[in-house]
Amino acid sequence: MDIKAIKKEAEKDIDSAKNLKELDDIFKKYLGKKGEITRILRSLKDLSEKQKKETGMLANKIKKELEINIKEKKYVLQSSDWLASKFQDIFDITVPSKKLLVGHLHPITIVRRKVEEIFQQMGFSVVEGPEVETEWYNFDALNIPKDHPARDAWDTLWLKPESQKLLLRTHTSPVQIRYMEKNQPPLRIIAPDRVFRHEATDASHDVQFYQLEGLMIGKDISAANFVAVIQEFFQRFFNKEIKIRLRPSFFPFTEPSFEMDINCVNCQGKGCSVCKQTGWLETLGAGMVHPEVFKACGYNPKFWQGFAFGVGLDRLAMMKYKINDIRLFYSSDLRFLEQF
Ligand code: FA5
Repeated sequence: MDIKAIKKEAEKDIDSAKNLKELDDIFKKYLGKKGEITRILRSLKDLSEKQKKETGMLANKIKKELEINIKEKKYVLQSSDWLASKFQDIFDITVPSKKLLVGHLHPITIVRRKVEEIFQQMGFSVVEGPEVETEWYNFDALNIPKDHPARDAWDTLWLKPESQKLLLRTHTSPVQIRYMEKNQPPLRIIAPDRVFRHEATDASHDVQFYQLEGLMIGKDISAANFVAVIQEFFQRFFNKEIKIRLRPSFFPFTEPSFEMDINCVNCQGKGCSVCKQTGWLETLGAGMVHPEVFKACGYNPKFWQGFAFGVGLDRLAMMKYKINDIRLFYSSDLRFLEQF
């Protein structure tokens, strides 16, 4: 066999060697005392000067290459032998590995991000405030003075010691005050954040939930601007035509105040169990910012006007995904969470 064919065959053998014993045999077959390459090198002396030089150079080159190949293969076999011997009693290294469980976003986070994206496209900035609030920001600056019956509307979790008058914020409206104190109009902000209430829970009420506060202030911002912005928001959020209606309401920090309903996204306003056969879903509270609120933030109410609104993000998520119990969001039940 010619020397190049021997090389090819040797490489094939090295490749298919399954253990160190087989590799050792291959070494002997080609490079051992009676090996095929060794035999060629020994027979050089019988060749002419010219052939001696050519064949000698080629045989030595192939010898070195095969030595390297064998050495590399030895490392590979040694390390897998080592792994197998070390762990064979503990586990079977040939079993395919388990798939890692990968987490995903919570439905409230998905909704929150979507809402932020829509409002940002309409020129609103996203701002935040603290979850532990003072009485001033949660109530007084919002025109809800101490001992005013309106405070009862927000079942408050007060923090100890009571003398400090710290509380878990009951709504995101204090974020408006904090922002207006530090910034001058015109402005457009939203504050999507967590709030807390000392309430009995049921299918649509929880003790912690998320609200989205919106605020737009300028020289001549009117309720008509509110209707335009909020209708556009709902249409983009639900990806369908949405009708809205306003009903008179009361919030100490807005005047006039209104509740806003949207036509039921489940039955398109025809009447179903979701909307209690009314065709409408109560969605948010809103109104024109009260002059007393402007004064508390250092704005002149003669120059500035605008609207504010507050909507439950959990309730938006419930409408979007047709979820019938708000408590599912906080139950950590994977059967529920894995659907998103
Ligand atoms: C407020 O909290 C006002 N700050 C909203 C507002 C802002 C009005 C700016 C005017 C101007 P209300 O208490 O109605 O309002 O709550 C607003 C929304 O939060 C409700 O429409 C509802 O979607 C949601 N919400 C209220 N209580 C709960 C609760 N316990 N669990 C889940 N969502 C709730």
